[in-house]
Amino acid sequence: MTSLSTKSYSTRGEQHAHPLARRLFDIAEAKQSNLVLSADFTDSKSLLQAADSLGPYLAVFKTHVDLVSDFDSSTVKGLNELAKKHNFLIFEDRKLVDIGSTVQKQYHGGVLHISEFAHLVNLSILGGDGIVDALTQTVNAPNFPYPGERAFLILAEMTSKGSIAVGSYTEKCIELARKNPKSMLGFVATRALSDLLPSAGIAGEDFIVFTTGVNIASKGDNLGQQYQTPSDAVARGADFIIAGRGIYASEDPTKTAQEYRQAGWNAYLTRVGQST
Ligand code: 5BU
Repeated sequence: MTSLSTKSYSTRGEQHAHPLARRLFDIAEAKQSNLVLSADFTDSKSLLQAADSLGPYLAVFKTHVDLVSDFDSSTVKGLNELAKKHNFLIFEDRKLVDIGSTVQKQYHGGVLHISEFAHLVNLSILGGDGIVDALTQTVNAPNFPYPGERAFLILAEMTSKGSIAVGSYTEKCIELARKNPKSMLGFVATRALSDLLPSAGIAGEDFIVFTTGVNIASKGDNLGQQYQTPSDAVARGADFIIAGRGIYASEDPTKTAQEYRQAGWNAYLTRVGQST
């Protein structure tokens, strides 16, 4: 189902065919969190410190490791250790977009070693189906070292003003996800996308919606970012809410992360009809 889900995370986890989705829903239930931190730090120390101090409140830690000026194998090691310590997944917001052969090398190998630490990576289908086929092949290859532990999110919409990731582009994202449920876990989108899916969906499908641009205190920035609150995002279909500056640039990031976690969780309980 790609329409707005009113099922609990535990039910979705029990019913989901993908082991990584089951793990993600388990984490959400265990930590009572649907919060993702957008950890846009520019040095390893700050990145790892944020993962350690805010990790207890997060379901997922979202990175842009190409922002990290001293990124190396110790950053990868640190991220992996902290993901285990605090039981969160890592999502590299790399927005892979190239031809199939190139993205395979960017994802599994290369200077960023994305497959070694990122449970989830997002991609854009601007170049057509090849990227989806290529990455699906990579994670399903017999010698891939993390079977069942890696998957992708399709960038179906963007939060920035004037985004052209709309309409037939977004519909094509859904079509490709439906063809590849063993590797495409869901979407980065601002809402449930149910208007593009008037049909009931295919039996058993359950794509997960991650929503960026979440902020309690601001409506946007002066570079085109547009925000919605945690409760609005979840009410519109976000399964996981992603917040960056709203948390890490606040006066007390630990306290703010807890507030965002609570706001996201309460909105989820309301959506699934459980009391808060
Ligand atoms: P912010 O500090 O909460 O504005 O950070 C937003 C993060 O989400 C940042 O890492 C962006 O690259 C990312 N992002 C986004 O803002 N909008 C989108 O549509 C997508 C990603 Br996809």
